[in-house]
Amino acid sequence: MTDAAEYVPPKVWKWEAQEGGRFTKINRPIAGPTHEKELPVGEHPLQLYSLATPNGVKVTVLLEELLELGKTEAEYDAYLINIGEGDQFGSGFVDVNPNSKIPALLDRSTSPPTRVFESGAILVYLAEKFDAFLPTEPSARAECMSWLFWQMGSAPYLGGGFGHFYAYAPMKIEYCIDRFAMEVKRQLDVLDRNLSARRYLCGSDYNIADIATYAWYGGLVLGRLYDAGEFLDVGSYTNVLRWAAEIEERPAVQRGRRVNKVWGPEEEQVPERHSARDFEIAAEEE
Ligand SMILES: N[C@@H](CCC(=O)N[C@@H](CS)C(=O)NCC(=O)O)C(=O)O
Repeated sequence: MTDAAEYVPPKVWKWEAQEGGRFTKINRPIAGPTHEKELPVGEHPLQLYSLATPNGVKVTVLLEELLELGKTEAEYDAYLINIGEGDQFGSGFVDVNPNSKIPALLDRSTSPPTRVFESGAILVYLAEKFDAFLPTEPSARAECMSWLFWQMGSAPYLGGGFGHFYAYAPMKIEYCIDRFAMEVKRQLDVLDRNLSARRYLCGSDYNIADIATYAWYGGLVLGRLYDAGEFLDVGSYTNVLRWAAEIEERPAVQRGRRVNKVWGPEEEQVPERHSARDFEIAAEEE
């Protein structure tokens, strides 16, 4: 292994401006709001405050799938939270998610309104509310929850570990890239083995575990995350590729991926979503 500059940790860590990392301007070692800012509220019962990162896309894909099923009460207003600008530290957002991370949901159809944060909790909340994409039979439900929690526990190694050190850190540190590349490849193998005998993660039915996992690992094998497809040899996980490609074809998935998106081709971007018409407007404007 190549030599890394030697760093001796001080007795007590201190918050000093770190230079160069992609998120150093917004990262802080303390929680809570940095400024007063009310959140906008639209006309629908469900208010989503988010951004089209993999964690954000999980929720917009599920909402679009629910609408596709004809669940009209799943109509929603999706507002953009620009995490690069620090919107997640506004007082209104922190009231909905004290953890200051997208996605966050406010259900105004209940009295008082119900706040839900953590993408996995939002998926379960919506699936239960609309009785879809989450099996009710106890064994099938346990399998779905197992894969959903697997995703929630595993993705930080992919994003915060591998993605951070491979793509965002200001220097390439071989030890860190090795450690997280090893773990991410192991995770891809877990998925690949499971999908060798199953069409979807839990068997023949598509559910919230697939939605959550597709958003991260589907994006990775389809070459959208961290420009790391070749490095991780994603083409060798053929079952994951087949599963991701099938999910990607779903119209609700294609719509959900565009909501709160402010990068990539202009015609794909739908920074705010208030009705189905917003998808057409974005395409027409091009
Ligand atoms: N476990 C959380 C993670 C959410 C998360 O990490 N969101 C990121 C974007 S993908 C974020 O808001 N980052 C802003 C920040 O860390 O300040 C979930 O699944 O909802």
